[in-house]
Amino acid sequence: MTSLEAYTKTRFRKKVSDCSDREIYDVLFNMVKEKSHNLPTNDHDQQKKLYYFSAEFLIGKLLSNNLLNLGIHKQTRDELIANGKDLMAIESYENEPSLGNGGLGRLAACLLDSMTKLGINADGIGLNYHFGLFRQKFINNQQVSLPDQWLEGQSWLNAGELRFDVPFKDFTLKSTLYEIDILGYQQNTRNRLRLFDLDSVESDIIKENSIDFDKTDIKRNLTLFLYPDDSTHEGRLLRVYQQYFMVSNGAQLIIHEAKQKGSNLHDLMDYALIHINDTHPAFVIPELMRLLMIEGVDFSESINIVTQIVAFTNHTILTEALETWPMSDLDQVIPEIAQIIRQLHNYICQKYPASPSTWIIDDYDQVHMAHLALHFGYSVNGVAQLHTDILKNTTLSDFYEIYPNKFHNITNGITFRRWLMDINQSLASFLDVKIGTDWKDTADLSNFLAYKDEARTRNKLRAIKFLNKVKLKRYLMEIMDITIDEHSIMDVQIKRIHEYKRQQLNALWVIHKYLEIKAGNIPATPITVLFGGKAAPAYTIAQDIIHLILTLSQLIRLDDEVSPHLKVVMIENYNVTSASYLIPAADISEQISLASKEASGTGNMKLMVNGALTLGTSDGANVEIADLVGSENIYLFGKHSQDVIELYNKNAYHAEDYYQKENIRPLVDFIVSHGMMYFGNAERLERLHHELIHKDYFMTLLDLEDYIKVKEQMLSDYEDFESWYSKTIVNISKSGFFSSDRTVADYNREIWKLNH
Ligand code: 26V
Repeated sequence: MTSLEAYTKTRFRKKVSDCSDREIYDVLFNMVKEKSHNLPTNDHDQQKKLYYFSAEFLIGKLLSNNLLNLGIHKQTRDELIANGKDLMAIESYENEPSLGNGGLGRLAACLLDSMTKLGINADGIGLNYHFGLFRQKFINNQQVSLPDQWLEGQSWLNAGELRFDVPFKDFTLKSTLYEIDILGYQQNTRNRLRLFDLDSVESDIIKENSIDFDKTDIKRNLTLFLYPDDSTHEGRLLRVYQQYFMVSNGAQLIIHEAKQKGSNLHDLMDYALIHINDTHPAFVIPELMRLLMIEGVDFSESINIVTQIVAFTNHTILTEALETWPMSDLDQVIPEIAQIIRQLHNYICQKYPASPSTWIIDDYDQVHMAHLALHFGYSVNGVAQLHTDILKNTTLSDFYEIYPNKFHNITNGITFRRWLMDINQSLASFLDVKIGTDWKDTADLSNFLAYKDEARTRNKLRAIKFLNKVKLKRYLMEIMDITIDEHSIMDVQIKRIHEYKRQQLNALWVIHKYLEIKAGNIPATPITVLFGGKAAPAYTIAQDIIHLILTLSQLIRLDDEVSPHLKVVMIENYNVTSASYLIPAADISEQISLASKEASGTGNMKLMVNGALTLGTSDGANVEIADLVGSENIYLFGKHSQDVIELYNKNAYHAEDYYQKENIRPLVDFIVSHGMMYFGNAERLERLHHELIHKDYFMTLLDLEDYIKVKEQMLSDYEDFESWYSKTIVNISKSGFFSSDRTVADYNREIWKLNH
């Protein structure tokens, strides 16, 4: 009897071949969960632990991933195939935990995977949101946001044993703890993602089929939703409740575990490190001080301890995303913490009287969370070289002057287990044949470069890409009932919808192409432009951009002259699961943010490993991709970050000047043409049109001409398959640098210095 069959026989008294996919999911889930939980934690034999605090962990589905990490993926898949079953179909029964918004949350998940792979003793600390990021539906070419019930059915959560009291101004709440086992590739140990929750949370306070709920009923709503809407004051206060609840539990957990291992708290730095993923967990600084002072440590020693324990990653330079809180809000929710922050502010004012720009509380009585982390953490890092340079020279230059040694660059990475081995098994197996299997351990794909000019290798890559396009076609048929042409070139832009990421630039290119086809210039190969991404419900312009894309998509679909050659698809509810189908099928990776604005990007890395070529600006990690592959293997366009920064400083960009140009104006005006107005919503289209001409804060029109030129070059180069797939081979073989194992090794060498 085979291994899986032993389980199906016990559980359902059936052979594998007689079980439904649902039953097999059930058996596999229980088997993997048990095997994982039986592994010893890294904590067993390592004194010091890293606690990775993050408001988001976008872990995605876990079944295949855990099978891979346990080393039984291939064996299981083969057994299923022998019984006429398909693992991907079986995994469709798993709900995806969408406990994150985008890049920051997904990075946290990749880093946990790699920490465990490298045997580092590290737990993730976060919140167990009952509803993850909203589910996105399109109705009338607009985004509608629905609740995401990820906790229904089986979940990977285990009940933890610890409970802590968290004191707010008017009441104290007792937490409960859930834990998800995190496995490392071929490691026989585990770490944990520890998610705090409240027993009293109630989903019946949600207004029917919406993401709206009573924001004031903290006992019942605290962990109900990921990042509730912060467009209202109650919504913002709820975020303070959430953040403090997370860090107070985390800090109490740290003290509890350190004491159990024999710490007297004066030596806490020998037992714990805290890494904060952006500033959302930065209240851990005053909270840990508060707890240490209760235990008898004095104020200045508590500063000393905390400053040796906390390290901080910055993920953005957008001013609107750099967190500040009015002190009055903190007085209302967590007055003791507010008091400690005032003391820390006074301490900094005395220490650095000549640098008021670095003080904790500003003239408007707002606390700057990043300033707290910079003064009272021992390390700050950016997430790509360009981003770190901008932090040092511009955004945080006053801090860089005081603390040059605190600054590090740690370029982001992605786990190859999920983003290559799991989602693109055909490519992974082909790499095994060509360069052996060591890459699975080392992520070193450099030997693949030797095949750059080999016709058979290029043809095989082309065949794999085609197979992945067919898989994507089937998936889109299933989830959205739409059909795409598997013979078309797949042009993919998948990421949150934000003006700085410039989906509107891509949409303007679509308009250009539509008009070209109308004028009789038919592309050699049909083009499918795929968009995926959610927009914050309160972010009007982002909603307008979605509306533009969906309306364009409809207009083109219904135009018989154009539709055979150009198709625009916006994937509904883009998430980790749909990314797993889109990425292996992509030919063109759109990374077109305004230079200086995208801290790193990680989708760019996932697409590169899967053999797409980058069409991008010199921004974030695109710069490092270009350095690795050379200018002939990447399509860069647009103004450089220094020029952009200068335009901002001198207030010298005026969209109107570009709008006047004869090849730009018709494209922009098309947004409000009769055809668009016929299918679309006039208010949304007119607002976006007006925005592009009169404001265009992220300089779309500045780069439009160059974008069109370079994208056309790229499409024409695609027709030469030999040279296209040579470029693909170069990209794949240079992508090892973007393994998150390298990222974690860098963190450990430069910042954590844990020897294990
Ligand atoms: C800010 C806010 C403010 C309003 C409420 C919701 C919310 C949620 C998250 C954030 C911070 C976003 C920061 C972020 O996700 N940055 C991304 O981090 C990636 C991983 O380092 C990086 O690749 C992306 O370039 C960067 O945009």
